Amino acid sequence: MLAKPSESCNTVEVYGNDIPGLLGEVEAAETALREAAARDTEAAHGEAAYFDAVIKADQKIEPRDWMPDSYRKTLIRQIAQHAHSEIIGMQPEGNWISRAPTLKRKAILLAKVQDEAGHGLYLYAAAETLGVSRDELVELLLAGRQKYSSIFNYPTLTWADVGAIGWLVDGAAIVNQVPLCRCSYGPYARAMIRICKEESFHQRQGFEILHTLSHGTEAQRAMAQGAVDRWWYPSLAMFGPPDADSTHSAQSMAWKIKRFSNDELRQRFVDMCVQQAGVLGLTLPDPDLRWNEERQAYDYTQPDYDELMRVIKGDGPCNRQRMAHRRRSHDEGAWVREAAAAYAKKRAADA
Ligand code: BYC
Repeated sequence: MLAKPSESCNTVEVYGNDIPGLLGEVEAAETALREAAARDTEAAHGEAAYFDAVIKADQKIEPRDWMPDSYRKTLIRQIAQHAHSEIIGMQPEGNWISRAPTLKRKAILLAKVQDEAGHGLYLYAAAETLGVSRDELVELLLAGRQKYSSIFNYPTLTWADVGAIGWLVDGAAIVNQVPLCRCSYGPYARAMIRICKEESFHQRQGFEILHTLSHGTEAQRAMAQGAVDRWWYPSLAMFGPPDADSTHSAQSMAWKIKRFSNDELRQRFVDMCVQQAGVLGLTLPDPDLRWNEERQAYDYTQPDYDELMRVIKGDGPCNRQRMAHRRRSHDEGAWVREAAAAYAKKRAADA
């Protein structure tokens, strides 16, 4: 039996004749550790090389593939923020379901708001493939530790706002999200394909509402113009801070999560809207909007990015109201979650 070194200063006395054997064991253990470390490093290099090759070849990373921790974290952040946006985004329009002008309009709006709930669910499911649970993400939102899109912190004051959300907000969402169908992470890219198809319907229904109003009475036309005036700049701000101030763009583009920068997408959106506004017979509220022959794009006034930062930090017109409503709905839905879990448990036990 070996004594601990601290119990004696005399090594020979303590270890006696076991010293050569002990040294051999230590040496063997060290060699085994070194070999294991070398194997791990080689495997990690292999995995990292595979990850890099997949990104370079424009193929998809799948949930069981090795990925850098920061890639995983970035995806969880973006997909969760996107999912929360879809769920909180139900509120401004949900506000008008009972007040939509006709039964048909109510039915269409109800279906649209339900679609947004569905988008939230696909996205939470995509995030779960990265090793987080939907419950954890919802808790982070409710604790104010994850964000949702700034746009949903603005109020819907008239029926025309529902049209402006469909045309501008869903329009901006499409411009931003179509490139995400080619995102390097498979489950997110696949979720985006279906979401984009549905967003296209949403954009058309918003355009149709505004078209009807802008070709109606003078009061209806004024209501449509008022809504476009209020939603234009917040919609431009949805694309995020300008490229120079965007924390994540460079890395996310290198990983092919984002395919275009915030400013590139914002420009595309402006160019698309100018022509559509012409068809609507409405004016975009920017006196400096004009075609730039050299750039082959429209020059336009940037949104107020200080306002964007204030809204992101929780100080927009409706932030408090949106979060209070979400927390209340979450609490009121507790019995549904409990019942669903109890039912699932019973079915598992029966099986
Ligand atoms: N609002 O480095 P950056 C919808 C944050 S749903 C709030 O450029 P990134 C719809 C950003 O998170 C619409 N926060 O970031 C639903 C970052 O903060 P953290 C939602 C914003 O990620 C219902 C910081 O600012 N769409 O369309 O490279 C009805 C620096 O920004 C915003 C998506 O989520 C903002 N607007 O680029 C109708 C699409 N902008 O996280 C319609 C997926 C920036 O470091 N997401 N921030 O604390 C994306 O494409 C990108 O995440 C963004 C931002 C372009 C939004």
